[in-house]
Order: sequence, then C-alpha cells, then structure tokens
Amino acid sequence: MTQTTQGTQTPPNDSSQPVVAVTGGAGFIGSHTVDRLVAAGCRVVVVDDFRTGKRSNLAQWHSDPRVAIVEADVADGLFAPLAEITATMGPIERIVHFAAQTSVVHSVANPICDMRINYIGTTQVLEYARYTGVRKVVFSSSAAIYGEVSTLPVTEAMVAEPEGDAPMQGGHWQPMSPYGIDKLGAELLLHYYASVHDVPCTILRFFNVYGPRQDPKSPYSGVISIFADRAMRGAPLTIFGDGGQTRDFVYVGDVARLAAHACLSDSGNRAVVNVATGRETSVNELAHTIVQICESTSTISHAEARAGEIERSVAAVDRARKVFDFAAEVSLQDGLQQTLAWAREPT
Ligand code: UD2
Repeated sequence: MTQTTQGTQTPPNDSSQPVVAVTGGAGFIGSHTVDRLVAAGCRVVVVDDFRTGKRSNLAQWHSDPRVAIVEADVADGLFAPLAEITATMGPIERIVHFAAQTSVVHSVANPICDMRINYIGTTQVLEYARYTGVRKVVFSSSAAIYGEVSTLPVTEAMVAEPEGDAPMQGGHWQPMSPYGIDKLGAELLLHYYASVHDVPCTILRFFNVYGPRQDPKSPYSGVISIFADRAMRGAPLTIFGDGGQTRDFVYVGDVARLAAHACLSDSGNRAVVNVATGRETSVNELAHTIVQICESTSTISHAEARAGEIERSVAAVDRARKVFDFAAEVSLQDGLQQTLAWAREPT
C-alpha cells in the first residue's frame, strides 16, 4: 500500500523549482542528498519503504511542503505510488535512485532478494523514467562491481574483464558477490535505457562512504560507524585480520554534494564515475585515529579476517573532476570529528 505524507502548507507548484524523486531518500546517503537538493532549490519526493530508511533522517523536513514522502517499494513499480503526489507537485523531472539492498553479505545469503531490489527495482525506476520523460537518472553503484583488481588505483575501466579461464583457476572473478553482479547489471540497464530510450543517466560508483546517520547496528555496517559507536561507549574495537587492509573512505557530505550536482546537471550523460577521495587508509590507522580523537578507553583487538576480503582499495578520482569538476573536500580527520559528534548526539 502506498502512503504519502507531505508538509501541511499548500505544496508549491513552482516550475522554477524542479521536482526530484530520491528513492531510498530516508536512508543514510539518500537523506543527505535530499538535504542538498532542497538547499539547491528543489522540491523533493522521497520514495522509501522504510525497511532500513528512517523517518528521523528526514525530521528536519517535517511539515515542510518542499519535501513529500511516499512509502513504497521500488521493486513494485513507481507509477501508482507517484500518481497522487505528481498530480499535486507536477511531474518528476529528475531521479536519484538510491533505494537498494546494501549488504554484500546479505546478497550472498539471499541473492533473489538482492536481485529483486537492486536489479528489478532499478528496472522499475527506468521504466518510470522512460514513460514520463525524466531528464536525468543518477544511480548509486558500488566499488563492489570491481571485485579484486590487479592494479591500483581502481579506474572506472576495470570492470568484468576476466582473462580466459583465470576466474575458474584463481577463484576470483569480477564482481565477487550477487550484490556486485546486480549493481553491474543495473549499470548495463542504465546504458541501455540511455542509448535506446533516451533516458539520460549518470552512474556513481561509491567507495566506502561514512558519516552521520550511518547505522552502526548491523554487524555489516560500515566500519567507521561501528568503530565510532564503540569508541564513544568505551567498548572494544575488533579489527578483522591484521588491519593492514586499506579502504578509500569518503565523507557522506561530499557524496551528497556530487549526487545532487550530477542530478541537476544535464551533462555527464552515461558517465561512470568513482566517488572516493583517492586516499588509502588502513583499518589499523582508522581504529587508532578514532580512539585518539574521542579520547576513548576502548581497547583494540584483532580477530580472524573476513572471508573474501579485499586487501587494498583506492580509487582513481580524475574522472569525477573531469566530468563534474568534483573533488572530495572533507579530510578523514574532519569527517571523523563530525561522525563522532553525531554519534555522541544524533540529530
Ligand atoms: C564496502 C561496502 C560494501 C561493498 C564493498 C565492495 C560499506 C559499509 N560496505 O565493504 O557495500 O561496496 O565495499 O568492496 O561501505 N572491519 C573491521 N572491524 C569491524 C568492521 C569492519 O576490521 O568491526 C574491516 C573489514 O574487515 C574491512 C574494513 O573494515 O576490511 C571495511 O569494512 P566495511 O564493512 O566497512 O566495508 P567493506 O570495504 O568490506
């Protein structure tokens, strides 16, 4: 059943304020993108099934007529859920598609669920865009589509290029999970809709995004959300493996800035862009920095490495600069400060 809520004042129907739908807009990255889009003068329709999204992430827009919330599952299609709100606010001009099953581990346990939400859900969004003449679809892809790569930094061209029968012998192929496969399949869908049905699109491949509103509760939550939560409480931090593994951690405010810009820009059609900092940080360094910043009494211990773990990850970021003049601006130190401040007092 679709449920729509909106601010109590008369919703503006001002065509100078584009109507943007953000699927997954109540989630971690989605809600920051909603904030950015409203600040940029948009009216926003959040589409979220609230399986993992939270109404509290949108509390700042409660009663604001510029933000409407439609409770719906993207995999069931968008036509019916959006009919009522578009009759009031006008047609959806642009879409940021973030609604997703986000856990790699969950996708291994339940590939059908992953395919339904991540692949079929994207098809539904694109069908809606095709028939309603949406001017841009921005898609949240992932570094998971790369799997294990042979050289660093990871460039956008390094995708699904197994050499001969090497995948069978080496045990690795690219990508390495149903999650990565569905994200890559969804990317192909976007290219298809862009080239055959003239639905302009931009594909953003997120690396390790962190920041306020990232939920630390699941064992597969982002490492920074887990470490921040535990350090605040003086609970022990567990590093899987020797901690020498590296990641490219990018602050959610930077990610939302790029997502909003890519959405509102008519350039970057069919562009595929890594969203990262280009800086490599080890999990050891991360744990020590977090403990130090919040002057925590937490101890740091090591446990067995996760199966299938990637050893090093760092992105080439020149394409984001070239296509969208984008570079991540928030340093890890500053981003951690903001994340820890939020962990202390969630807003
Ligand atoms: C990230 C993405 C995932 C997928 C994948 C692609 C996040 C949250 N996940 O997985 O969706 O795109 O990249 O490669 O961004 N760790 C600890 N202790 C903990 C938790 C984690 O040591 O309590 C380590 C973990 O073993 C890994 C690193 O921290 O080496 C990062 O883990 P993660 O779960 O935050 O993200 P990752 O890179 O596995």
